[in-house]
Amino acid sequence: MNGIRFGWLLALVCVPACGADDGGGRMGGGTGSATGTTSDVATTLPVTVSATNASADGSGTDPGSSSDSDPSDGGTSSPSTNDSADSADFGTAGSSSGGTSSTGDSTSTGGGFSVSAASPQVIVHGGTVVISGSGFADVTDVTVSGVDIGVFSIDSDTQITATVQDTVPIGVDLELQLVAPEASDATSVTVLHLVINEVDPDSPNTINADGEEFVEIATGVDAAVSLSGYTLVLWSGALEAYTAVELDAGGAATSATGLLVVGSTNVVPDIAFAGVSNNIQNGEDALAIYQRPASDFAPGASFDTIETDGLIDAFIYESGTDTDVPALYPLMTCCGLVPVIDEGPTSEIRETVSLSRCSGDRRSSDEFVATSMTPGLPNVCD
Ligand SMILES: [Ca+2]
Ligand SMILES: [Ca+2]
Ligand SMILES: [Ca+2]
Ligand SMILES: [Ca+2]
Repeated sequence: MNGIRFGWLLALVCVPACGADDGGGRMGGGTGSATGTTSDVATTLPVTVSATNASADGSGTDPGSSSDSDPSDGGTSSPSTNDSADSADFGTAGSSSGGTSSTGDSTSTGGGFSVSAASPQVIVHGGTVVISGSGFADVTDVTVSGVDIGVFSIDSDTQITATVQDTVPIGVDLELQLVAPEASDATSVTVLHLVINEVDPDSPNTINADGEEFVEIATGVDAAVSLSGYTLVLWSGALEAYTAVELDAGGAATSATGLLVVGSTNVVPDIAFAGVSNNIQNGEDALAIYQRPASDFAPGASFDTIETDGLIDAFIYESGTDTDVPALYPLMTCCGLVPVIDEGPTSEIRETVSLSRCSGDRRSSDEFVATSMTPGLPNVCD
Protein backbone atom coordinates (compact mmCIF):
# COMPACT_ATOMS: atom_id res chain seq x y z
CA MET A 1 0.00 0.00 0.00
CA ASN A 2 1.36 3.32 -0.90
CA GLY A 3 -1.06 5.67 0.62
CA ILE A 4 -4.55 6.64 1.40
CA ARG A 5 -7.32 7.06 -1.11
CA PHE A 6 -10.13 9.49 -0.73
CA GLY A 7 -12.92 8.50 -3.04
CA TRP A 8 -12.22 7.75 -6.64
CA LEU A 9 -11.19 11.14 -7.78
CA LEU A 10 -8.11 11.58 -5.70
CA ALA A 11 -5.50 9.34 -4.26
CA LEU A 12 -3.13 11.01 -1.85
CA VAL A 13 0.13 9.21 -1.46
CA CYS A 14 2.16 9.83 1.60
CA VAL A 15 5.77 10.70 0.98
CA PRO A 16 8.61 10.66 3.46
CA ALA A 17 7.57 13.94 4.92
CA CYS A 18 4.55 12.27 6.41
CA GLY A 19 6.07 8.94 7.19
CA ALA A 20 5.19 6.85 4.20
CA ASP A 21 7.15 3.68 3.84
CA ASP A 22 6.88 3.25 0.14
CA GLY A 23 10.10 4.95 -0.67
CA GLY A 24 8.27 7.12 -3.10
CA GLY A 25 7.59 10.76 -2.99
CA ARG A 26 11.15 11.83 -3.25
CA MET A 27 10.45 15.37 -3.97
CA GLY A 28 12.40 16.87 -6.74
CA GLY A 29 13.34 19.95 -4.86
CA GLY A 30 11.27 22.23 -6.90
CA THR A 31 11.35 25.92 -6.99
CA GLY A 32 8.81 26.75 -4.42
CA SER A 33 5.35 27.95 -4.87
CA ALA A 34 3.83 29.15 -8.01
CA THR A 35 2.04 32.38 -7.74
CA GLY A 36 -1.20 31.65 -9.39
CA THR A 37 -0.20 33.43 -12.49
CA THR A 38 -2.21 31.11 -14.61
CA SER A 39 -5.32 33.13 -14.46
CA ASP A 40 -6.54 31.25 -17.45
CA VAL A 41 -6.79 27.73 -16.25
CA ALA A 42 -7.86 26.49 -19.60
CA THR A 43 -4.70 25.25 -21.18
CA THR A 44 -4.09 21.81 -22.52
CA LEU A 45 -1.27 19.37 -22.77
CA PRO A 46 0.30 17.88 -25.81
CA VAL A 47 0.26 14.16 -26.28
CA THR A 48 2.24 11.80 -28.38
CA VAL A 49 1.70 8.41 -29.86
CA SER A 50 2.39 5.43 -27.75
CA ALA A 51 3.13 2.12 -29.28
CA THR A 52 2.47 0.47 -25.98
CA ASN A 53 -0.89 2.00 -25.21
CA ALA A 54 -3.18 -0.86 -25.93
CA SER A 55 -5.96 -0.04 -23.54
CA ALA A 56 -8.38 1.73 -25.74
CA ASP A 57 -11.43 1.18 -23.70
CA GLY A 58 -9.94 2.10 -20.43
CA SER A 59 -10.08 -1.41 -19.25
CA GLY A 60 -7.54 -0.53 -16.71
CA THR A 61 -3.84 -0.54 -16.58
CA ASP A 62 -1.50 0.10 -19.35
CA PRO A 63 1.40 -2.23 -19.96
CA GLY A 64 3.76 -0.52 -17.74
CA SER A 65 1.89 1.04 -15.54
CA SER A 66 22.08 43.17 -31.40
CA SER A 67 22.90 45.36 -33.50
CA ASP A 68 22.13 48.92 -32.51
CA SER A 69 18.42 48.52 -32.64
CA ASP A 70 17.75 51.03 -29.96
CA PRO A 71 17.92 54.49 -31.38
CA SER A 72 16.69 55.95 -28.17
CA ASP A 73 19.88 55.27 -26.40
CA GLY A 74 22.03 56.85 -28.96
CA GLY A 75 23.36 59.28 -26.49
CA THR A 76 24.67 56.82 -24.02
CA SER A 77 28.23 56.63 -23.19
CA SER A 78 30.60 54.05 -24.43
CA PRO A 79 28.81 53.76 -27.72
CA SER A 80 31.07 51.09 -28.97
CA THR A 81 29.87 48.70 -26.35
CA ASN A 82 26.50 49.79 -25.16
CA ASP A 83 24.57 50.58 -28.23
CA SER A 84 25.37 47.46 -30.01
CA ALA A 85 23.84 45.30 -27.41
CA ASP A 86 20.19 46.02 -26.96
CA SER A 87 18.03 43.41 -28.53
CA ALA A 88 14.89 45.33 -27.86
CA ASP A 89 13.85 48.86 -27.47
CA PHE A 90 12.16 49.41 -24.19
CA GLY A 91 11.59 53.00 -24.87
CA THR A 92 14.37 54.11 -22.69
CA ALA A 93 14.29 57.70 -23.44
CA GLY A 94 17.32 59.61 -24.26
CA SER A 95 20.14 58.68 -22.10
CA SER A 96 22.37 61.03 -20.41
CA SER A 97 25.79 61.84 -21.43
CA GLY A 98 28.74 60.84 -19.44
CA GLY A 99 28.79 58.00 -17.06
CA THR A 100 25.19 57.24 -16.42
CA SER A 101 21.78 57.61 -17.81
CA SER A 102 18.91 58.75 -15.73
CA THR A 103 15.88 58.75 -17.91
CA GLY A 104 15.43 55.11 -18.64
CA ASP A 105 15.56 51.87 -16.81
CA SER A 106 17.61 50.05 -19.33
CA THR A 107 20.40 52.43 -19.81
CA SER A 108 23.94 51.38 -19.72
CA THR A 109 27.09 53.08 -18.95
CA GLY A 110 30.79 52.79 -19.25
CA GLY A 111 33.06 49.86 -18.88
CA GLY A 112 31.79 47.95 -21.84
CA PHE A 113 28.74 46.81 -19.97
CA SER A 114 25.91 45.69 -22.18
CA VAL A 115 23.29 43.00 -22.63
CA SER A 116 22.96 41.50 -26.05
CA ALA A 117 20.37 38.76 -25.73
CA ALA A 118 18.52 36.25 -23.59
CA SER A 119 18.27 32.64 -24.71
CA PRO A 120 15.64 31.45 -24.93
CA GLN A 121 13.70 34.64 -25.39
CA VAL A 122 10.58 32.82 -24.21
CA ILE A 123 11.33 31.84 -20.63
CA VAL A 124 9.16 30.01 -18.13
CA HIS A 125 8.75 29.68 -14.41
CA GLY A 126 11.10 26.97 -13.21
CA GLY A 127 13.19 27.22 -16.35
CA THR A 128 16.58 28.69 -17.05
CA VAL A 129 17.81 31.52 -19.24
CA VAL A 130 21.28 32.31 -20.53
CA ILE A 131 22.04 36.02 -20.88
CA SER A 132 24.87 37.11 -23.12
CA GLY A 133 26.66 40.41 -23.36
CA SER A 134 29.78 41.93 -21.91
CA GLY A 135 31.12 43.43 -18.72
CA PHE A 136 29.15 41.06 -16.50
CA ALA A 137 31.80 40.54 -13.83
CA ASP A 138 30.25 43.00 -11.41
CA VAL A 139 26.58 42.34 -12.03
CA THR A 140 24.65 42.56 -8.77
CA ASP A 141 21.09 41.93 -9.86
CA VAL A 142 19.00 40.42 -12.63
CA THR A 143 15.37 41.46 -12.79
CA VAL A 144 12.32 41.08 -14.99
CA SER A 145 9.90 43.99 -14.84
CA GLY A 146 11.72 45.04 -11.71
CA VAL A 147 11.34 41.71 -9.90
CA ASP A 148 14.35 39.55 -9.06
CA ILE A 149 14.53 36.75 -11.58
CA GLY A 150 15.82 34.20 -9.07
CA VAL A 151 19.16 32.56 -8.54
CA PHE A 152 21.75 33.56 -11.11
CA SER A 153 25.39 32.78 -11.71
CA ILE A 154 28.01 34.84 -13.50
CA ASP A 155 29.49 32.23 -15.76
CA SER A 156 31.95 34.64 -17.34
CA ASP A 157 32.35 38.28 -18.24
CA THR A 158 30.04 37.64 -21.18
CA GLN A 159 27.48 35.18 -19.83
CA ILE A 160 25.05 34.83 -16.94
CA THR A 161 22.74 31.88 -16.32
CA ALA A 162 19.61 32.42 -14.26
CA THR A 163 16.70 30.38 -13.05
CA VAL A 164 13.24 31.86 -13.29
CA GLN A 165 11.32 31.79 -10.04
CA ASP A 166 7.56 31.67 -9.95
CA THR A 167 7.23 35.19 -8.61
CA VAL A 168 8.53 36.69 -11.87
CA PRO A 169 5.70 38.49 -13.66
CA ILE A 170 4.42 36.82 -16.81
CA GLY A 171 3.74 38.56 -20.09
CA VAL A 172 5.03 39.29 -23.55
CA ASP A 173 8.15 41.34 -24.23
CA LEU A 174 9.03 42.21 -20.68
CA GLU A 175 12.24 43.92 -19.68
CA LEU A 176 15.01 41.69 -18.40
CA GLN A 177 17.54 43.96 -16.78
CA LEU A 178 21.08 43.45 -15.53
CA VAL A 179 22.35 45.84 -12.91
CA ALA A 180 25.98 46.53 -12.05
CA PRO A 181 27.30 49.17 -9.65
CA GLU A 182 27.63 51.81 -12.31
CA ALA A 183 25.64 50.47 -15.17
CA SER A 184 22.49 48.70 -16.26
CA ASP A 185 21.19 47.37 -19.50
CA ALA A 186 18.29 45.25 -20.64
CA THR A 187 16.83 43.00 -23.24
CA SER A 188 13.39 41.64 -24.00
CA VAL A 189 11.92 38.37 -22.73
CA THR A 190 8.52 36.77 -22.76
CA VAL A 191 7.71 35.01 -19.48
CA LEU A 192 5.21 32.16 -19.24
CA HIS A 193 3.75 30.00 -16.52
CA LEU A 194 3.88 26.83 -18.59
CA VAL A 195 1.74 23.99 -17.25
CA ILE A 196 -0.17 20.90 -18.19
CA ASN A 197 -3.72 22.18 -18.11
CA GLU A 198 -5.92 19.28 -19.14
CA VAL A 199 -5.59 15.69 -20.27
CA ASP A 200 -8.06 13.11 -21.52
CA PRO A 201 -6.37 9.71 -21.19
CA ASP A 202 -9.49 7.56 -21.66
CA SER A 203 -11.54 9.15 -24.39
CA PRO A 204 -14.69 8.03 -26.16
CA ASN A 205 -14.27 5.23 -28.68
CA THR A 206 -16.88 6.66 -31.02
CA ILE A 207 -14.67 7.57 -33.96
CA ASN A 208 -11.65 5.42 -33.19
CA ALA A 209 -10.67 3.47 -30.11
CA ASP A 210 -9.56 6.10 -27.61
CA GLY A 211 -9.53 8.31 -30.68
CA GLU A 212 -10.21 11.65 -29.04
CA GLU A 213 -7.39 11.84 -26.54
CA PHE A 214 -5.60 15.12 -26.00
CA VAL A 215 -3.34 17.11 -23.76
CA GLU A 216 -3.86 20.83 -23.31
CA ILE A 217 -0.98 23.08 -22.27
CA ALA A 218 -1.40 26.58 -20.83
CA THR A 219 0.96 29.53 -20.61
CA GLY A 220 -1.11 31.94 -18.51
CA VAL A 221 -0.48 34.63 -21.13
CA ASP A 222 -3.13 35.64 -23.63
CA ALA A 223 -0.91 35.75 -26.67
CA ALA A 224 0.22 33.44 -29.46
CA VAL A 225 3.70 32.31 -28.47
CA SER A 226 6.05 29.70 -29.90
CA LEU A 227 7.13 27.16 -27.30
CA SER A 228 10.39 26.36 -29.01
CA GLY A 229 12.78 24.53 -26.72
CA TYR A 230 10.06 22.95 -24.58
CA THR A 231 8.98 19.33 -24.86
CA LEU A 232 5.99 17.32 -23.67
CA VAL A 233 6.94 13.84 -22.48
CA LEU A 234 4.52 11.00 -21.80
CA TRP A 235 5.88 8.70 -19.11
CA SER A 236 4.60 5.21 -18.54
CA GLY A 237 4.51 3.75 -15.09
CA ALA A 238 7.48 1.64 -16.17
CA LEU A 239 9.52 4.82 -16.65
CA GLU A 240 9.44 4.62 -20.38
CA ALA A 241 9.24 8.00 -22.07
CA TYR A 242 6.94 6.53 -24.66
CA THR A 243 6.27 9.78 -26.48
CA ALA A 244 8.06 13.11 -26.68
CA VAL A 245 6.64 16.06 -28.59
CA GLU A 246 8.42 19.34 -29.18
CA LEU A 247 5.87 22.02 -28.48
CA ASP A 248 6.65 24.04 -31.59
CA ALA A 249 6.34 21.01 -33.88
CA GLY A 250 5.24 21.98 -37.35
CA GLY A 251 5.51 25.64 -36.44
CA ALA A 252 2.75 25.38 -33.85
CA ALA A 253 2.19 28.18 -31.38
CA THR A 254 -0.25 28.76 -28.59
CA SER A 255 -3.64 30.25 -29.29
CA ALA A 256 -4.38 33.89 -28.56
CA THR A 257 -5.66 32.70 -25.21
CA GLY A 258 -2.42 30.92 -24.36
CA LEU A 259 -3.50 27.32 -24.98
CA LEU A 260 -1.90 24.59 -27.07
CA VAL A 261 -3.51 21.21 -27.77
CA VAL A 262 -1.61 18.07 -28.65
CA GLY A 263 -3.98 15.30 -29.53
CA SER A 264 -5.59 12.89 -31.89
CA THR A 265 -6.48 14.37 -35.25
CA ASN A 266 -10.11 13.81 -34.24
CA VAL A 267 -9.94 16.71 -31.80
CA VAL A 268 -8.30 19.02 -34.39
CA PRO A 269 -5.20 19.68 -32.30
CA ASP A 270 -2.46 22.23 -32.76
CA ILE A 271 -0.02 19.31 -32.83
CA ALA A 272 -1.26 15.88 -33.86
CA PHE A 273 -0.14 12.58 -32.44
CA ALA A 274 1.32 10.17 -34.90
CA GLY A 275 -1.76 7.96 -34.71
CA VAL A 276 -5.46 8.49 -34.27
CA SER A 277 -5.90 5.95 -31.46
CA ASN A 278 -4.43 5.05 -28.11
CA ASN A 279 -1.88 7.79 -27.78
CA ILE A 280 -2.17 8.32 -24.05
CA GLN A 281 -1.87 5.46 -21.61
CA ASN A 282 -4.69 5.33 -19.12
CA GLY A 283 -2.71 5.13 -15.89
CA GLU A 284 -1.01 5.07 -13.56
CA ASP A 285 1.17 7.17 -15.80
CA ALA A 286 2.41 10.73 -16.04
CA LEU A 287 2.87 13.74 -18.29
CA ALA A 288 5.71 16.21 -18.01
CA ILE A 289 6.98 19.36 -19.69
CA TYR A 290 10.75 19.86 -19.94
CA GLN A 291 13.01 22.62 -21.11
CA ARG A 292 14.91 20.04 -23.12
CA PRO A 293 14.85 18.70 -26.68
CA ALA A 294 12.64 15.75 -27.54
CA SER A 295 15.76 13.89 -28.64
CA ASP A 296 16.62 13.47 -24.94
CA PHE A 297 13.63 11.13 -24.71
CA ALA A 298 13.98 8.75 -27.60
CA PRO A 299 10.94 6.48 -28.01
CA GLY A 300 11.48 3.14 -26.38
CA ALA A 301 14.29 4.34 -24.16
CA SER A 302 13.92 3.21 -20.59
CA PHE A 303 15.10 5.12 -17.58
CA ASP A 304 16.24 3.83 -14.21
CA THR A 305 14.77 6.85 -12.48
CA ILE A 306 12.40 9.55 -13.55
CA GLU A 307 14.02 12.57 -15.18
CA THR A 308 13.78 15.86 -13.31
CA ASP A 309 16.52 17.89 -15.01
CA GLY A 310 14.86 20.69 -16.90
CA LEU A 311 11.48 19.72 -15.51
CA ILE A 312 8.90 22.51 -15.68
CA ASP A 313 5.60 20.82 -14.84
CA ALA A 314 4.17 17.34 -14.42
CA PHE A 315 0.96 15.50 -13.73
CA ILE A 316 0.31 11.92 -12.54
CA TYR A 317 -3.04 10.26 -13.17
CA GLU A 318 -4.73 6.90 -13.01
CA SER A 319 -7.87 5.06 -14.04
CA GLY A 320 -9.73 3.37 -11.24
CA THR A 321 -7.51 1.33 -9.00
CA ASP A 322 -4.22 1.16 -10.85
CA THR A 323 -1.16 0.03 -8.99
CA ASP A 324 0.61 2.96 -7.40
CA VAL A 325 3.91 3.94 -9.01
CA PRO A 326 6.10 5.74 -6.47
CA ALA A 327 8.90 5.94 -9.03
CA LEU A 328 6.89 8.68 -10.75
CA TYR A 329 6.50 10.81 -7.66
CA PRO A 330 9.73 12.79 -7.98
CA LEU A 331 8.00 14.55 -10.86
CA MET A 332 5.90 16.33 -8.30
CA THR A 333 6.96 18.72 -5.60
CA CYS A 334 5.57 20.41 -2.61
CA CYS A 335 4.07 19.57 0.59
CA GLY A 336 4.79 15.93 1.26
CA LEU A 337 1.72 14.62 -0.53
CA VAL A 338 1.60 13.52 -4.13
CA PRO A 339 -1.91 13.56 -5.46
CA VAL A 340 -2.51 10.96 -8.15
CA ILE A 341 -5.69 12.00 -9.89
CA ASP A 342 -8.17 9.32 -10.90
CA GLU A 343 -10.25 9.90 -14.02
CA GLY A 344 -12.98 7.62 -12.75
CA PRO A 345 -13.83 4.10 -11.60
CA THR A 346 -15.25 2.85 -14.88
CA SER A 347 -14.62 3.46 -18.55
CA GLU A 348 -18.22 4.63 -18.93
CA ILE A 349 -17.54 7.43 -16.47
CA ARG A 350 -14.04 8.21 -17.70
CA GLU A 351 -15.25 8.68 -21.25
CA THR A 352 -17.53 11.51 -20.19
CA VAL A 353 -14.81 13.57 -18.51
CA SER A 354 -11.21 14.69 -18.73
CA LEU A 355 -8.81 15.83 -16.02
CA SER A 356 -8.62 19.62 -15.79
CA ARG A 357 -6.30 21.90 -13.85
CA CYS A 358 -8.16 24.37 -11.68
CA SER A 359 -5.20 26.28 -10.26
CA GLY A 360 -1.89 27.50 -11.52
CA ASP A 361 0.74 25.77 -9.39
CA ARG A 362 3.42 23.89 -11.25
CA ARG A 363 4.28 20.30 -10.33
CA SER A 364 1.24 20.05 -8.13
CA SER A 365 -1.82 18.15 -9.26
CA ASP A 366 -4.03 18.54 -6.23
CA GLU A 367 -6.19 21.09 -8.04
CA PHE A 368 -7.04 18.82 -10.95
CA VAL A 369 -10.62 17.60 -11.20
CA ALA A 370 -12.51 15.23 -13.46
CA THR A 371 -14.85 17.46 -15.41
CA SER A 372 -16.03 18.31 -18.92
CA MET A 373 -13.66 17.90 -21.86
CA THR A 374 -12.62 21.32 -23.21
CA PRO A 375 -9.71 20.95 -25.65
CA GLY A 376 -8.50 24.42 -26.63
CA LEU A 377 -11.03 26.13 -24.43
CA PRO A 378 -11.06 27.30 -20.81
CA ASN A 379 -11.47 24.51 -18.30
CA VAL A 380 -14.75 24.03 -16.52
CA CYS A 381 -13.86 24.19 -12.85
CA ASP A 382 -17.10 25.08 -11.13
CA1 LIG B 1 -12.00 4.79 -24.19
CA1 LIG C 1 -5.86 5.94 -23.55
CA1 LIG D 1 -11.88 10.78 -20.43
CA1 LIG E 1 -9.42 23.04 -21.56
